[in-house]
Amino acid sequence: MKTVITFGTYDLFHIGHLRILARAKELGDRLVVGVSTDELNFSKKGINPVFSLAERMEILRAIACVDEVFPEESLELKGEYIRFYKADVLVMGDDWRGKFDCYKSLCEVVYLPRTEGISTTKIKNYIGKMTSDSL
Ligand code: C2G
Repeated sequence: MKTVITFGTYDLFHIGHLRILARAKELGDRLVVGVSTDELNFSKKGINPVFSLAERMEILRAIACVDEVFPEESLELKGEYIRFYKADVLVMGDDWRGKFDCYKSLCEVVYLPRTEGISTTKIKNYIGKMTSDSL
């Protein structure tokens, strides 16, 4: 049984999120996903996610390739999470390339290419623009 672990906020869940999860699952048998808490997200990005942690976790649990979901409380706890879930592979999008190489002593670390042209920020900007155009 090969376990893959990955982390993210997954706010306004979109096709880029789905594709990286599907590709992560292909690297093993069990996919465990750490979802940034609202507090962690605020400390990383200075804004709260649109959807709460409970909602984001509920969406992830319903994704067919996801086997287990847990709250990611801190970026610094990755080593603990890798050990706790006995992860063999850590997968991150290549926007994080190099940032988690320190975990190579615990498991394999793989950075997968992001899906081009889509992001939570783009969706927010697009909806914001459509809304202001129609005012
Ligand atoms: N992603 C992707 N393609 C996109 C957008 C996102 O492949 N177009 C990937 C990211 O690279 C990441 C995952 O989807 O691996 C989740 O993205 P975010 O929700 O933006 O995650 P982030 O806020 O970067 O949180 O501990 C690390 C963090 O919790 C990562």
